[in-house]
Amino acid sequence: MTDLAPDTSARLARALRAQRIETPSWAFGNSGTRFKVFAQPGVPRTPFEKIDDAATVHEFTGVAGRVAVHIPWDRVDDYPALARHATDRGIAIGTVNANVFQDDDYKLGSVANPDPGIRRKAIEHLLACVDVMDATASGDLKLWFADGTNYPGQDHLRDRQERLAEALRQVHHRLGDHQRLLLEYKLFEPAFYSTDVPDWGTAHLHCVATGPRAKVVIDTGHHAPGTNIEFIVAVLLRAGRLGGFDFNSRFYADDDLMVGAADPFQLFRIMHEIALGDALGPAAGITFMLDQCHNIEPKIPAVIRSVMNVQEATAKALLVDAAALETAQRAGDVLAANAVLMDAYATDVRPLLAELREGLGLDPDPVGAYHRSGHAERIRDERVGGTAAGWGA
Ligand code: PSV
Ligand code: MN
Repeated sequence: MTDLAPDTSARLARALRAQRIETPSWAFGNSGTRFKVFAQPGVPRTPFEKIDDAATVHEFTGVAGRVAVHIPWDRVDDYPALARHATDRGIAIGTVNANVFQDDDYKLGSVANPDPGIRRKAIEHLLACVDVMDATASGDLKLWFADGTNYPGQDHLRDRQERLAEALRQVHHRLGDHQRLLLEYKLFEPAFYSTDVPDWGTAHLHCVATGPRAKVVIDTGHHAPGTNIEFIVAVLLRAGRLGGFDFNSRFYADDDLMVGAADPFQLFRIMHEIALGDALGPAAGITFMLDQCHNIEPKIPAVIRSVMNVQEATAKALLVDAAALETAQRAGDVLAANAVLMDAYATDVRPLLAELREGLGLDPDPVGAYHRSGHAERIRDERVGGTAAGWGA
């Protein structure tokens, strides 16, 4: 039992039960670094099997009812059939992630490429992704561009911005009323001198110029070390332009490790801004997605653990005593204000989450339950032959 006041408990339970965390299809495939991909047994061979794995995560957590797909990694002949497969397994297709970074044509960029023919090809792909959204009832198109340059003078920086703006305009124009475009920024990599969408400010400028359904997505691994990400959350929320997150952890660059593993306090601070902005529920339109690669750890339990990490950070954020915080802030009481946050962060919310899961008919220990279920052994025995899915395939 938890020793929270009953009304606090009830408020948290309501919010945490309603929370939705989206998993990425590519987290279930083999992945690695440019040095080595370590293959794991039981990895999905098809987009359908990736959806099965996402459904398994949902089965053990109860809050991961959407899976993001990446096109062409999840290309199938029949997208409505893929969506039906998801529904049959108790989940739905979430964000459609476009991929204009893996063709040889894109060496000098995609939508910002100096060659108009290559720009057209990239825009056609983005429009085809909206067709996939239509066919799968997906509401979000996520755009991350690897575009940029490696050397000073390589291309005209302002012209590249114009080309990018034109592509975004065309894609936004194609969206239905219920569909959104989420623009993801990243500081560097693969471009090393200039990146066309390197930061939230550039992404925000483009979204404002593009239209009302264009929003910024924050990938937590896409900043310079030491960046105050929760400040970005606050600013974008205030501007009504925060569309979602790609959650993961980093120690050095875009490490794509499990969210909440490297810096759980940062995740708490981000979720605190979300809670303060009343932006946790579906009405706020924030997509809470994972964007991770599990190179050395088993994938399904790693995704389950990641979902739990987001839940724990959220529960702690919801525990912040907003009234006490406001009083301390208005009084200029620096120490008291900070103590309000630290008290919430120091609370062990695991018993509360265990109770919540039991109330939903779930095992209170999702990772343990997964290991006990024999599922890992089953997929290892069943998924023999074929080509294991991998990041980039
Ligand atoms: C780019 O680094 C990124 O974060 C984008 O979201 C891609 O779509 C994703 O990684 C692929 O893992
Ligand atoms: Mn990402």
